Amino acid sequence: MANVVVVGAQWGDEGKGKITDLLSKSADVVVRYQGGVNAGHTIVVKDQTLKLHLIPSGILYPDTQCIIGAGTVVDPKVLLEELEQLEQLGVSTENLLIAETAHVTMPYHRQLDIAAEERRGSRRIGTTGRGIGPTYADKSERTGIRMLDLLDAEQLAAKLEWAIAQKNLILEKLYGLAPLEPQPIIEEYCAYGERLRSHIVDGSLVLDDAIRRRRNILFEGAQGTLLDLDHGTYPYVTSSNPVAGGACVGAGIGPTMIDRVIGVAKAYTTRVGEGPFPTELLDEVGELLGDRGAEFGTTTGRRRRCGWFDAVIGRYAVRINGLDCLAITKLDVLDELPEIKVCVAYDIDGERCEHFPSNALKFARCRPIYETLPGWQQSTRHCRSLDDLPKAALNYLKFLAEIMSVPIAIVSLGAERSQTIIVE
Ligand code: 2SA
Ligand code: MG
Repeated sequence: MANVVVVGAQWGDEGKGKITDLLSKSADVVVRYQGGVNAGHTIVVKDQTLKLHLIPSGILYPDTQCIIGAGTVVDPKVLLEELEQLEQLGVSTENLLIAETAHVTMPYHRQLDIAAEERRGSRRIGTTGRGIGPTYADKSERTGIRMLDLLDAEQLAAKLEWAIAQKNLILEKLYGLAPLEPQPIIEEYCAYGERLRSHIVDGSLVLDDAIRRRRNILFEGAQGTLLDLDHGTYPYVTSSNPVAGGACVGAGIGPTMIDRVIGVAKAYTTRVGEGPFPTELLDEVGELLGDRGAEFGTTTGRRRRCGWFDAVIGRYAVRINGLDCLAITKLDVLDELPEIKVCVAYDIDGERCEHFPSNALKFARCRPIYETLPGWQQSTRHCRSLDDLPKAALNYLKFLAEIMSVPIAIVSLGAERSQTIIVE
């Protein structure tokens, strides 16, 4: 196992949850390194369905340490709800640690996120409305509140009084919204600090100790490569760095400590929120993918846009993340299709382009150039090895691996743990 980063190779929702769950079994430590409560995965504990946004699913293993790293943004209210849900189910949460330097999403961040989206009108990003962008903006502007601030009532009061006064100017003058009363917020967030105190630590130091003791560490990316603030489809991105490089910054370790990077991609493509999507299908095939794939967001319940697999994006994910291998998920969703298309290049203003254009204006003009492969039109859900797969399904996987120059190490054919092929 060693130290592994799992990243989304598309626009998020690639099924990273299932892959990290598989890998968590052999991990001693699981680390979230970016994002906040805009992420979401569904887990089943004792026949109960749980939706977690911040806490890694590794928490279900009693000996696995879970760390919410410095690069994340923490909404303490949501975090406490998750902790309570787990405790009610008898899951110990002692192993959950939160980096003291992680930034805190405050109520005004959510308000500003929603107000800014409304104001953008047709130029809206389609955010999750969870305050992510405004929290990271305050971090960059150096006016953010960090987890450690919640532990010092005096410090928190001073910082929040100033911050709320600034935000009130924006809320009132720019958006015509009611100003916030600082005192109740100060009290509420101080109380959160007290309840979380035993979990708040120096995240980098804990990881360094784990590395020295040769523990296996799993770095769990949220969202996906194309949603990366620096390398994604800006401005239709999130405000953090989901790419593998983000793991070093967001966890507080050096790049030499990472042994392997696994990308996760669906056998087709989905995207939630606005922004260009060259292989999007607005026809009955797109609908079929959405229905068979149950493509609804875990956090907001929004229907995901669906389209064919985009190998140009796949190659880009291989490059930006330095992927060692890919996990392909939801192959079974394609089971009924008579033929399957793969985007192998783009047509940009009449010119063939093999590479993802970093220029967003160009990306918006990309037309997919497809190769069509035969479908298999039989169920793959029972397959447990490559040999079990219909020939056309195997050929589809081989085609993807070849065109992106990356080995496929895992194939997933359903939500169950058993519905997985580990390629030897
Ligand atoms: P934000 O809220 O500022 O991060 O939104 C900016 C863009 O990033 C997209 N985004 C996501 N896309 C897919 N999945 C995400 N997580 C949730 C999930 C989404 C949900 O796991 O299902 O439940 O709706 C996620 N988080 C952010 C977002 O759509 C914007 O395009
Ligand atoms: Mg998700």
